[in-house]
Order: sequence, then C-alpha cells, then structure tokens
Amino acid sequence: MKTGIIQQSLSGFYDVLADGQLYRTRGRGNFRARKIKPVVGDRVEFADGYLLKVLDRRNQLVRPPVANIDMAVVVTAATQPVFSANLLDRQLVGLEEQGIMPVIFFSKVDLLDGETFSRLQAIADGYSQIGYQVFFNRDPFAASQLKTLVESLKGKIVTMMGQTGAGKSTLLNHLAPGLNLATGEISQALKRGRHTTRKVSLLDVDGALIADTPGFSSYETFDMTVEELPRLFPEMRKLAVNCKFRGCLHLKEPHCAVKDALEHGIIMKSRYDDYVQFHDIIVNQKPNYKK
Ligand SMILES: Nc1nc2c(ncn2[C@@H]2O[C@H](COP(=O)(O)OP(=O)(O)O)[C@@H](O)[C@H]2O)c(=O)[nH]1
Ligand SMILES: [Mg+2]
Ligand SMILES: [Zn+2]
Repeated sequence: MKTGIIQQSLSGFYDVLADGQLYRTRGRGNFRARKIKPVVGDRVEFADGYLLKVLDRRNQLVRPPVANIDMAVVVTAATQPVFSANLLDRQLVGLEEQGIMPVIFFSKVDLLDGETFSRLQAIADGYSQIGYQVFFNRDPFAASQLKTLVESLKGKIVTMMGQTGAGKSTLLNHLAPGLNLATGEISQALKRGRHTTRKVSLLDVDGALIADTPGFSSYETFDMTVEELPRLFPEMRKLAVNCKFRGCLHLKEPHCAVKDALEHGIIMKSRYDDYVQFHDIIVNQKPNYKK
C-alpha cells in the first residue's frame, strides 16, 4: 500500500502522485455506497490500482472541487473591473477562515494612469504591512515577479481565486504556458455554451501544484461567528492582546488597541470599515441550522 495525492480526476479515474510518480487508480467499489467522492488534492491510500481510503481533509472547495488547499492566489484587478477593497477583504476573510494562506496578485497594473497607480501602490503596501505577500508590478507578468510567485507556491496545493475578468486564466497561462486556457470574451462564450469538462488537474509548475480550473469568485456568506471574525483580520489579531477586554470586538469597548491604532493611522480604515460591515452582516444573518 502507498500514500499519495490525487493529481487528476477524470471520469472515475484518479491519477495519484506518490514518490514522484503517477499511478492510475479507481475508487474502491464501496466508495459510492458510502458517499465518498475523492477529489483532486485528496491524500489517499491505494494499492493495486484501487483507492482504499481518503484521508481526512483539511479543507475543501466545491468550485473547483479541490481538497487540502494550502494557498490561494487572489487575483485582484487594479482596474477593469474597478478595484474593490471590500471584495478583496471578503476573499481574504473567507480564506483565513479555511486556513488557506492568501497571496494577493494585482492584475492590470499596466493599465493604470500615474495617479491611480500611486493610490493603489499605497493600498498594496498596506496589505504587505499586514503580512500578506503582495504582487503589485507595473508589468504584472514580468518574469521576475512570476518567478517569485512560483517560489512562494512551491510544494503547496494552490488555487486561483478572483472575480470574473480579474485575470485568473491569463495568469495561469503565464505560469503554465502549455495550458492555453481561454481568456476574456472567449472564455465567457464557452461558459454560455455550457461547455463543461469533468476533468480537474493539479498542474505541477516547478513543484507548485496549481488547480487548472481557476475557481471561486467571492464569498457572499459569512459562516463564522462574530467572535471568530476579528481573528480573521491578522492586524487586529496582533493588536487584540493589548485591548483591555479579553474577547474585545473592537467596536464600542473602551481601551481598545485596535480603535487606538485606527485613530493613529496604524491600521487601514478601509479594513476596519469592512470588519464592521462583516460584523453587521453576521449579526443580521438568519441562523444557519445546517451548522
Ligand atoms: N492589460 C492587461 N490585461 C489583462 C491582464 N490580466 C488579464 N487581462 C485581460 O483581462 C481579460 C479577462 O482575463 P481572464 O484571464 O479571462 O479573467 P478570468 O475571468 O479571471 O479568468 C482578458 O481579456 C485578459 O487579456 C493584465 O494584467 N493586463
Ligand atoms: Mg477564466
Ligand atoms: Zn479591541
């Protein structure tokens, strides 16, 4: 018996990567009855061409179906569509909740005028100061930047994230030139044609395992509690030890280190405003009985 990672799934077959080699397998007969659906990224035990066991998942995405994701490249358009800090923060919070490390990649920086470039540069710097790795370059696909990105993703299971038109497919094509994903208008036309393939693969890009289906766009639901939410903002998590009250939500509490930092311009106002907005959304959400 061997242990490996499913690198590709196609009509009932699973190609498992184990000690640098690919093994073609099928699910064990009783998987269907037990409602076990192996997905790309799953760590599995297998022998003689059959998957015997799917090991516990650290996390799981539905679109694309990938498990055990370590990192997500949040492809963020600097323009077209216009940059939205709110959308970026929603994505970051969702990833933090699932224990997926975000990397922020700004696309379309080449299209910015000088003034907008400076404004967005300051915002990008703000996210770096929080501790996120940020890619913000006049030429988004400069070889040096792509090299640094791949270095960061090495040895990780990775997915692309970002709204439609952000540039996910374009970036993937730069990382894996053989892929030839449709981009822009063409990819929209394909979608309308309901041209769906069931194949999902992890591409080995210099040791980074990157999902070939650029996936999920935004988080509309917040399924964390209001107590959990501030911990999903790294800059608040760091400051919270200095708040007077344990479990401070950084809203109306006195002697709050986060509000203090906000007043002194140490943390970004847009981040704090989004935190308050997400807090209110959770408070007003109908209870989710599925949880
Ligand atoms: N100028 C410029 N155009 C880009 C960049 N990234 C993506 N695009 C264009 O934006 C459009 C949408 O990109 P696409 O990769 O299909 O977005 P997706 O929906 O996130 O996969 C396409 O026409 C791309 O050529 C970039 O960094 N600079
Ligand atoms: Mg695309
Ligand atoms: Zn506080």
